[in-house]
Amino acid sequence: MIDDFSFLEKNQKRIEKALNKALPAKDFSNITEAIHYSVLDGGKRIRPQLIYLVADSLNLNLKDETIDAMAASGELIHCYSLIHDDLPAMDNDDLRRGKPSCHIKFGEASAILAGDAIQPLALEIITDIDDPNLSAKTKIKIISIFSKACGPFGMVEGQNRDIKSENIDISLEELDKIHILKTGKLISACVHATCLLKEDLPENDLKAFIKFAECIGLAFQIKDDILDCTSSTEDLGKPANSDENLKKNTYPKLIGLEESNSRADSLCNEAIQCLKSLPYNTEKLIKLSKFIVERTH
Ligand code: GRG
Repeated sequence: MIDDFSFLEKNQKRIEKALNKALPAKDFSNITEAIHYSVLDGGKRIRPQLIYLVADSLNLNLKDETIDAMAASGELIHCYSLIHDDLPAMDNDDLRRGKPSCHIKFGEASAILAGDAIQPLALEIITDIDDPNLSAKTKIKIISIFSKACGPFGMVEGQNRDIKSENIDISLEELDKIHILKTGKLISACVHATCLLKEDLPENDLKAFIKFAECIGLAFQIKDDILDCTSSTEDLGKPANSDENLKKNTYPKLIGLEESNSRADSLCNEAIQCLKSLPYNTEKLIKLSKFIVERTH
């Protein structure tokens, strides 16, 4: 029987709507235009998918708008990081999500400002959630988790190490560390923050969800590295072989393609075992996990 992935499409429509609602009016300025351009119509929306599916499995007694706000917040932080990642001072990529990168279309200063505006917007959305079943204390915890994920001990340090390791040989352990910080922390934060919406979630269940997120976050990055050197620019919507061109350390470079694939598979299996240990319906999260390592772009 062919697996039914229609829930992914349903969530995809839901996140597009939530993002549209969360963004400032497009015609306010060139910056708001750049924000709309970079956030809407593109991307796999993996982080919102995780948020919707974890929320789904926990059967939360909250408004749909609350989950939409969480999903929009996680995706906005990601979009912010992509805009800055593409800048000349960072990876200097001209193409993102199948179209010219934000700085190519709007200029460097506008791209920096668009990214700068998106980050506080992501946190403002959480602050503004109006749901009688969500306490102010939980909202603060969620904001703290998202802030830490992108701060100096999270995504920023991952990016810093990634840039500093261009052109030099590093160990597999250091490569893991870079990606745990650069990609994994935000993915884990999306899952962790969603778990906090269930205020009586047992500690062991929270730990299993976080372990799931850590495993799938690293599997996702290994697959990203594999696709960079095996897929086309057209399929990826961003320049293929950009890692090699920037002399980046990648999993295929350090351990080879075959070993990279098998590592992604075993991390995915570990993630699925965590999900299976939980007393909730995690079927859809299991399907998303498989999609993450089997995707072709
Ligand atoms: C503090 C937010 C923040 C940023 C400053 C620029 C930077 C530091 C960090 C960059 C981190 C980064 C870009 C990580 C993501 C790497 C990655 C795997 C990107 C691709 O994600 P996908 O495949 O992209 O989910 P789509 O387009 O599908 O959303």
